[in-house]
Amino acid sequence: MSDTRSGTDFEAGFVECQFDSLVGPTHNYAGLAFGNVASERHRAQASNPRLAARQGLEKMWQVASWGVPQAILPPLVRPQLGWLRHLGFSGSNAEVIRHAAATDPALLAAAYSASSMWAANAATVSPSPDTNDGRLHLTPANLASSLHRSLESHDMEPLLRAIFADETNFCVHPPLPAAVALTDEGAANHTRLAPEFHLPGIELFVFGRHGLDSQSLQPRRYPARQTLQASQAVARRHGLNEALTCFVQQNPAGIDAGVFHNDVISVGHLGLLLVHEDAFLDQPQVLDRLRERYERQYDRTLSVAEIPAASLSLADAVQSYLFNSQILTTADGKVVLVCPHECDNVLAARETMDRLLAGEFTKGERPFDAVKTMDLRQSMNNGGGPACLRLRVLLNQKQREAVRGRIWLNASLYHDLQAWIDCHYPEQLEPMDLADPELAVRSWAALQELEQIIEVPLGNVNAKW
Ligand code: SUG
Repeated sequence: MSDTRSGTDFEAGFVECQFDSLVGPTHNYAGLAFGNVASERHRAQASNPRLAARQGLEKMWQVASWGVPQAILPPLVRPQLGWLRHLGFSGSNAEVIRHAAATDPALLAAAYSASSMWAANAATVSPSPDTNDGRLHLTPANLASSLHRSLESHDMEPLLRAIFADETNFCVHPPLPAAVALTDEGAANHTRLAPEFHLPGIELFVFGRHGLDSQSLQPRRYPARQTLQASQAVARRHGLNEALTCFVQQNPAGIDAGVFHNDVISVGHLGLLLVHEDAFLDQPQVLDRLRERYERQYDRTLSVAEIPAASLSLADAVQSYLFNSQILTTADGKVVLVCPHECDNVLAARETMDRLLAGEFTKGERPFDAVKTMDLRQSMNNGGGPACLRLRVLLNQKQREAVRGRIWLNASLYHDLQAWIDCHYPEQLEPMDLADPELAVRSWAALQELEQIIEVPLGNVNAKW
């Protein structure tokens, strides 16, 4: 059986916990993410924030039901009025919103964006077995490649500091400077490979461009969001073992086909790497190097499920989000692949899934015990699948207990959150609704109540930028 089935980590106390962001009450389709084809395609359509939040919560509840520790991250307070004031809009809150709506609706949409829902972009996380001081390290992503996402780190850093406040166990770094050469998108471009969770892992950083060499290979159509220099800086800060750290360039053709993050084209879990043939530049050499390093470190074979473009084209990979699945080891040692519903609707993805399950890409060894497809359409319409919605945080028992706030999902929190969503979330939002200050008032009231439910400070809604 493959390495991915090890259940011994549950006994050793190290478990990969899933931190999903709750979708915020202002979830909308503003078409803000250039290079993300789903976001562009759904621009200006009506969204349903209530359904979006319920879909995300159902996924979390499903994961928790498998005995995988599941925590929630709250939405960030939106609209970010402090930011609009920083850009020169003034007066009462209502005046700021109306003035921004009349002047530049895209700026207002950025201030309203619920994009922190994609927790895979919240931070890069290096767990304690990998770091030289034995603490878990987190670097909130600066997300400086797009305006609406660049607002997140300002609020994400204090949020992560509140949750991971225990400095004996955790170290939260500031985001990297928001410079063109240092754009960082967090865990969406990072994965970890090790046969068992408690062993020092191979941390694989995938970058889209060299930040300091404009002559180097780059995509032509869409932006490469992660630079090599950003990835290297994160690895240095986290105190990683150089021999176990890899930096690999994403295939520029993939980015131009809509693969704006590496997690749209590959995913790793324990000793398994599920990857499309066109994920990396010089892929055969990259995979050889990875296999060799893995074998040298652990004396075991890395299981690589490499899906040929002839089975699943890049376009179908982007359409189905098959690689944006979550791979989870349940409490009873089963390995489950959690895919978006869209995988059922793209024929090539369905066929690939069947072949994967049968072990066709892994020398006959079945990499998964089960596949579960989930309806995440509201998030998918903005380019966010199951893996985008979660941040993986590998914690032992002591570290789990050190996490602050009532954020571990259990039946009581699940029901409280359901009621809270139903009470506060609109069922429809269109771009023009953002101009109505009443939406801001409702959203802030919702978040103030959430603060009481989860016992995590969410910051002053009128805080200066
Ligand atoms: O950055 N979409 C996000 C989706 C992020 C998905 N995350 C991962 N792959 N890990 C993005 O492109 C759309 C917002 C809008 O258009 O309103 C957006 O930001």
